[in-house]
Amino acid sequence: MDQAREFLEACRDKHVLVVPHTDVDGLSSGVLMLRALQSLGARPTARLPGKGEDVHHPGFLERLGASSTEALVVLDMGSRAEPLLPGVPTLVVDHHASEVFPPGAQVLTAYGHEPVANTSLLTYTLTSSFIVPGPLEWLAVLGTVADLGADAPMPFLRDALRRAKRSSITEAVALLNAARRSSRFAAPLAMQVLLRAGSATDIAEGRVPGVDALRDCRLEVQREVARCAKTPPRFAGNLALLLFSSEAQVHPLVAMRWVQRLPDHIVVAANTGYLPGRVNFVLRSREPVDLLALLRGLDLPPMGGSFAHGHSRATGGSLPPADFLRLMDALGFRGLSDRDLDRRGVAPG
Ligand SMILES: [Mn+2]
Repeated sequence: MDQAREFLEACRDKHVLVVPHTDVDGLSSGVLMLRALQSLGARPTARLPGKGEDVHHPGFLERLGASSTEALVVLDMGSRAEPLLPGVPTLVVDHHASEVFPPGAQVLTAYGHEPVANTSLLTYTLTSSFIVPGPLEWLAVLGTVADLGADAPMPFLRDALRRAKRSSITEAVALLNAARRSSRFAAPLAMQVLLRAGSATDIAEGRVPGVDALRDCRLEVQREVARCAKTPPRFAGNLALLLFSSEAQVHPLVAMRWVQRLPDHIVVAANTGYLPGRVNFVLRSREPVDLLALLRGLDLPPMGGSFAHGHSRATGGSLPPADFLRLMDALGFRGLSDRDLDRRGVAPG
């Protein structure tokens, strides 16, 4: 923590790129970090990964590298042992399970420290000596509730949740989360709304511009989840495959619904419409099955795309259709063809 504070103090007068994950925990961490760097006299700019990208995505790294920056702060993005911007001083703040980190980066992680604090809480603690903390506490609450729930065992949460108004926090989390799930991928709008708001109630009650569009995103996502969850499952042993096409990021939500309906099954929810040339999928199960071990234990040739990241209870990937078919075959779903993976966008089919 002390070294991370020194890193931020050394950013004074410098141009700093702040790169948060696009979920609520990431975005609220991003706003806290921007405020802290501004009050330290740095010149921070937020940069969000695009639809289907993370910080290690080559296209995103290329865009980051194109702007001459003197420091990089990466928030809530998980960690891999791959370089980010070589030669640029980098701070990673995170809580995802990882033993490996980008070479040369300084890392502040809550992983391994029970109860594991989410990134916005960690960032709030990190930056509290550089900001007037009270008025920004709701941002720490927002990320905590989004990632860990309103009953998370974090000592600060009960009182802070009362101060921020529990119902406003829940509503704001739902609206902000819908942004990145929408087919428009409105995460930048969610970030703008967070920057304009002075409280969760500002967002919940639509007192700042942009909330109307977030409500549209939520309606779209609800509609798409309802449509895609009507897909009839295919079965292979204790696995159930839901195969559908939506430009919205509904596959995790569809999987959650089907896990309730099929509590004894491992549910694979696969979306052929999320990204061109890709099948994005998640695995979920109500039983304590190590899903990561299941995927990694298959005898598969090297796969294009990303695959089997995440953790034992929630994993998935993003694969070219041919590789996805190989994976399904290995899991026991025989006879699927290219045509089953047609991209049909949001149109029902
Ligand atoms: Mn998080």
